[in-house]
Amino acid sequence: MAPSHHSPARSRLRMHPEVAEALAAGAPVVALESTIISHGLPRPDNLVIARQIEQAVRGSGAVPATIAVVDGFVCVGLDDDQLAVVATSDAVAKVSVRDLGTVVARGGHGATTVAATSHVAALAGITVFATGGLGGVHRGARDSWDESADLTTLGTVPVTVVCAGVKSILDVAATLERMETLNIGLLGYRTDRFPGFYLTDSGFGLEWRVDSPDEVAAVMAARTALGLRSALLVANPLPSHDALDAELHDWALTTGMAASVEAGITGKDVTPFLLDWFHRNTRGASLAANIAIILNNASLAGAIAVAAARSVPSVPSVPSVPSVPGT
Ligand code: PSU
Ligand code: MN
Repeated sequence: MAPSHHSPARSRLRMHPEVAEALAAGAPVVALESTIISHGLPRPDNLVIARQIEQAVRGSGAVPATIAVVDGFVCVGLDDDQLAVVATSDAVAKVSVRDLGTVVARGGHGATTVAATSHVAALAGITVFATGGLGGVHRGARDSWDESADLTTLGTVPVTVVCAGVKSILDVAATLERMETLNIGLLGYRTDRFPGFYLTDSGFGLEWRVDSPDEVAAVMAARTALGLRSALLVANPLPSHDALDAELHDWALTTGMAASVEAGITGKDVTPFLLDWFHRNTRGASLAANIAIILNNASLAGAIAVAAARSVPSVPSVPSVPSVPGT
């Protein structure tokens, strides 16, 4: 139970023994976020789904590490009681990177977003992470300035994130441009099209395609060897037979955005509001798609972690990257 690290920053981390052992042995581990459990999926299904996500990672031969703040400790790997707190307690805040310190200092509970989960995963030494869809630039961002901290964080955290693209409620074109600016690596998994979360294809193409977990592991090893500190996204599309009907999707989005304006929803509440709108207004279709997305991504992330753990880096790693003169 005792954390294997003793630096002050890490004393707020509680590593689950199974996760700590796997990391110490160089065995494959996959980080999982918790906001999708607390704020992205309806109760009571969310607790059942949270367990299924962990099972999907195990099914691929890796150890799941769901990340959340419980009683002021940043837990890396949750036991079933902790998972139940995240899924059912009303005292669980949606925690992005900027909220982490406050929730920890107050001894509270928090469910970590993609941004916060990535930060903690990297701190714990976990290199592969699975989620559903990333946050990004919201439609109307030119006026609202609403851009998820997922993007800026992934620009500086060296983690490989398996996702079904970005949430389809976003301005996908603007989000792709921001990813390029932020040096976020982007690979299509068995596709040349950027996935659209609930939809198989967002309507945008991709520059780089990979077809196996080994190929992803090779890119990861090369990035590490080159001292790159930004995230690598592996965009894994939902098979078209699991995708939401495009017309139903567009109808739910149009009505949901109007309802969010009507209700005065802003800031961090926008994404949970829209996801909930979809779940309540598509007769379960968006929920089924969301579950398929996260389970697919968890199992692919497990396979990538397995490939990364057994791959001997083919590129010799440099001990440190020389800094640019004058900085
Ligand atoms: N993907 C899902 N469901 C979710 C989310 C992602 O399938 O609930 C969450 C993630 O935690 C992501 C967050 O980081 O939504 C983005 O919120 P915002 O747009 O407020 O940054
Ligand atoms: Mn936002």
